[in-house]
Amino acid sequence: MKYRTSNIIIAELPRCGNDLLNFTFCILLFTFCYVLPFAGAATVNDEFLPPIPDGKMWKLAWCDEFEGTRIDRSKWEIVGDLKRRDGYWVTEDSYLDGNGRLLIRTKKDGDRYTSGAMRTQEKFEHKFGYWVCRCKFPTQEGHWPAFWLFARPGVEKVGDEGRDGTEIDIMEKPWREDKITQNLHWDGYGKEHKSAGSGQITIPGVSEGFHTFALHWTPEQYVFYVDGKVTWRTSAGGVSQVPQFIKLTEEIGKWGGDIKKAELPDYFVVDYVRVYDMVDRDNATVRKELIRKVADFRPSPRQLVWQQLEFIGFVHFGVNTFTGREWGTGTEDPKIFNPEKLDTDQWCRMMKAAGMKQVILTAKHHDGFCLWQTRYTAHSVASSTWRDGKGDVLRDLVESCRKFGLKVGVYLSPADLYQIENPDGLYGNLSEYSERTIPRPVPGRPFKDKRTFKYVVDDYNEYFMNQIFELLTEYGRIHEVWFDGAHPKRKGGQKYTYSYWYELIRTLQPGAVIFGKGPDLRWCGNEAGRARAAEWSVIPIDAPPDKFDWPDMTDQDLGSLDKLRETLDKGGYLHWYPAETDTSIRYGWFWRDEQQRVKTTGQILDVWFNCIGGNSVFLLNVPPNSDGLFAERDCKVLTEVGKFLRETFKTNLAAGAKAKASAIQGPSFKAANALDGDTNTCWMPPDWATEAELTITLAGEKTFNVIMFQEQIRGFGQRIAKFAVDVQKDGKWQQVAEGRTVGYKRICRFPEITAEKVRIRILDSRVCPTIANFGIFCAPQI
Ligand code: FUL
Repeated sequence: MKYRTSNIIIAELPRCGNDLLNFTFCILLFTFCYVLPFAGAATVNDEFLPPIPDGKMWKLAWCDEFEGTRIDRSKWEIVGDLKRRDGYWVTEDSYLDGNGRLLIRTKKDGDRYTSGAMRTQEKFEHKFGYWVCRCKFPTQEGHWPAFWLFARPGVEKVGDEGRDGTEIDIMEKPWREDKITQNLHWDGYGKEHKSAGSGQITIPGVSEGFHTFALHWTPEQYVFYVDGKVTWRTSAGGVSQVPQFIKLTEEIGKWGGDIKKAELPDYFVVDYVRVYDMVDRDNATVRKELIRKVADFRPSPRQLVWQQLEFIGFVHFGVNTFTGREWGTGTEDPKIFNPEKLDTDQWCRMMKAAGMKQVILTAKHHDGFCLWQTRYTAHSVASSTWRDGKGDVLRDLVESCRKFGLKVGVYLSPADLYQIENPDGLYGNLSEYSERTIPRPVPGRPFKDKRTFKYVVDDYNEYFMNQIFELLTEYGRIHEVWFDGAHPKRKGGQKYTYSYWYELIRTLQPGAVIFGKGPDLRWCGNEAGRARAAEWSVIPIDAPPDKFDWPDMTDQDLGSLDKLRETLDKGGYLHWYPAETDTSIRYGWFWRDEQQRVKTTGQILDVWFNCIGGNSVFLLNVPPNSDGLFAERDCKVLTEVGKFLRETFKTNLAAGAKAKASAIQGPSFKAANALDGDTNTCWMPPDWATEAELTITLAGEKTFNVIMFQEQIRGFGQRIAKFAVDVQKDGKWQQVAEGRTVGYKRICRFPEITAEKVRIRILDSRVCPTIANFGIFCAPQI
């Protein structure tokens, strides 16, 4: 991206060529100086900036990108009608091409050779920093393109070893071959003259195309760069401590080859000149940079689809349902699994009634018993008495889900006690890692999906991936794969080839999110269904996402700026990693008996509001009983929950309301966007308006006790860090709620109130807040 600045003029100063044998006279430039404002400087994209010490940063001090059709006279003086070498500098030979480039032309004008030159004397003079020019050389012989710095009038002074001014030739190229020189001249251009040079540096390819030539000038030394590589480093004759100006020139003469042979015109083309200063990174800058970086993170499309599900169901079912255990042993006899009245339609009807959008089944829990007709172990429904070993719980569930419009997820436990405990078990059997084909063919059980994959894995990982293949190719679309981090037992140092699992999942079900021990969804950190007061979706991780091992994250503070900075300072990374919050409707993940306590409707609703209204997805477990049915008490709660939610959200009392904001970031981000029902549009104040207000005037007085609002996370990430909600009562504002993060959704509940005006006060946000959606509701009594 190019960056445009203003101003420049020019003037003249004596200067001598760097040709050490051949001193000639140079020209005086007069300029006046202009240092452009820093605003926007960060948007310049340099191909290269030198390394920088801790606590410092590069800040653009001046540049010309040569946009437009006229040379900016507030930045440059165009040197004109002066004899130079065998030709003349004339003003009309320096011009812009209208495509972002400066052309310095060399031509034959009658008997005269002419060329262009420009300088920033008195317009931009500066000391130290990083000076860079991107340019392309003339193609013919006889040219001498150059990028110089001069001091005014320091180069002429004798006796201070160049500290009072040096002619710094960042680049000179009087040859068609791939050679350049870099030189310093000081103590005048007469008999006292001194100089030092890099000699001729050969840089393959430098005669063709664009290249960058740069000088990092510090108080102690000059470091010269070509295309980001150091070519010469010197403090010869001392280092200039006075401001210098820029000169871009093209000369023509016999030392650059035989000009008679040259076909003219020819051009020295300059893409940009930029000057950067090394400045201290003050705390405010560091903070802003961090905030920018964080606010750049967005949910992936699959994460966004998942987030919008809001309320999803979990079904813990298996041998434990028949033993009353929470964790099985792996030694259960599969025959005990016999849910005679199994009715997945009933599960789905109930889940749908509660308002859920997806169901995740424990296809295999830690005990290793598989609820589907797997080819890879007999420890499954195939060995049970249920439906004479012909049943397939996942198949039934998938069909019911389709009927009821629910999405499907699978829980597949990496921990596997059956594979640990049985003598032929594959878990931790110390097998070799070797190339295996996934899925392993099984006689008489062909796959419809004929794809195969090769992975170097051991027996258990092969087993696990064979099962992933079955689950993700034989049951239609799967939307979530749930990897539990829990392990009742381990054996043989068994490792999991997680990255292969993820790769296989991405290939087979690209829309599926991976939960837990995986890159898409984070476990909220407790089993009580408690989302944090500040549930941030951008989380620091200490390795790149493809190398990270996704441990359980249970700290209260995961995503504050301090936390993020702590990790980044140690070389860490950031990741969009939203929380899924799980709990069970019963005290226990599996159905045990009818003495087992079932949570009340109020308890479940509290979790619902806290979790969905707290930037999380709510995963509620409802364990079927040993008949294969949701028990009556569970069904009653689910029905009541659904009824309450439907009644609460059936009427948005903000319909017909008007919104007004303290500020907007242009017409595309007007306040009314928060009320248009489209979560892709949003209200947004200008950047760095970290405090802002949105006031909603309802279409008349309304009675309500719930307020919901959402950020536009798809386009702008998660930003709000602190807010309060007020309502206007008898002309006076009264606070009814406050909170920290918003993210995908925030829902605030408070005692019923009647009012016409509601105000969201954003008290802190990253960059600036967004509000994509806003609603007001009146929830019934529970
Ligand atoms: C835990 C497991 O150990 C529990 O049995 C249950 O499946 C729960 C959802 O995750 O880590």
